[in-house]
Amino acid sequence: MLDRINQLAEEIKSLAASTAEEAEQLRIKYLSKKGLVSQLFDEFKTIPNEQKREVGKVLNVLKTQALDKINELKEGFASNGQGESGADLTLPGTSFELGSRHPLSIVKNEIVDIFARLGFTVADGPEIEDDHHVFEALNFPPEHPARDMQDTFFIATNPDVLLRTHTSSVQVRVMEKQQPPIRAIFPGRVFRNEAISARAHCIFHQVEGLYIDKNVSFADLKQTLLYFSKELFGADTKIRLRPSYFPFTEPSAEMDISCSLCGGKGCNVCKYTGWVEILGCGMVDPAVLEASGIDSNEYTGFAFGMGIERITMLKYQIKDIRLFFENDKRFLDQFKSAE
Ligand code: 2U9
Repeated sequence: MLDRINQLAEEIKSLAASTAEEAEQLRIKYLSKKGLVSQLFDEFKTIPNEQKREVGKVLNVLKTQALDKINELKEGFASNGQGESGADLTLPGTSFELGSRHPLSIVKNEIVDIFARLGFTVADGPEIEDDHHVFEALNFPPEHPARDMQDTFFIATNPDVLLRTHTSSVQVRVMEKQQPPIRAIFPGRVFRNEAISARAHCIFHQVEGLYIDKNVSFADLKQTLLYFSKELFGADTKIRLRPSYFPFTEPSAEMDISCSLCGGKGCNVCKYTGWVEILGCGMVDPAVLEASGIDSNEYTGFAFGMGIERITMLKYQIKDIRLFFENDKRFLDQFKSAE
């Protein structure tokens, strides 16, 4: 037996491996439960007692030599950058991609931040609404076309359960609960029964704003919107107001900004007019204040509303509104550094 132990010791001394996997195979061959060294230990139990002292000593030395040799081989690979499985640990790890904010969220957050600097808080409310908060309290006459199934999504057959067509319903809820001063903006998703095209979608997002206090004037509205436009589109931005009509404001206006692309010189974005419409606004109609329990002799207010898709399309020159809702990664990845 001593001969075979010495023979195995010589064999182990000259072991070599070129990968961590090969070193592991050698460990299994010599040191696992059924390995060659373990087999000698089994055989050791059967030899005469008077030989056990001498053979046992040599056998233990063999086992230590085998362990040292295999460890030495494995360590060689670890310091070569190879782990136990043979993987090269010096290679860069597998990177996982971080997502990015949706362009509509980026622009909405920017709008919220600008108005926050003017003291506006943020409020939200339900997307499923009733006729009172979406139309009645906002001065829509009973036969107004917006109340038609052609324009508004009704839930089931109940004409009093519908998807809000604007976030103005949230303003009504705030006014019903709280007396002025009220100074808040209302970002949210709205729904209109419209044919989907490059310019229109049946779901879109708005930010509306409301400021009600004593002596709030049209000049306050104009100055607030000028500050907002300069912050969002750049310090050189000019605004102009054109008369318009909404059931909930009187007087009402639509606001254009000087074209942020050509600076007013004329291009295909502004259709060579130098101006682009970005929002609607006006003084809150006294009837709207009264409908929600606010004394129109004591208080006045201004309001405005804008579509976030429209502003985002203008800011980033996006030509098709449907891109916002398709979640195409090639589109979304372009906004990774936009925040
Ligand atoms: C209350 C009183 C007044 C909100 C307003 C507009 C003008 C407006 C449109 C812009 C593009 C909607 O997204 S859009 O289609 N909005 O033109 N919105 S004034 O006026 C209010 C709201 C609530 C109680």
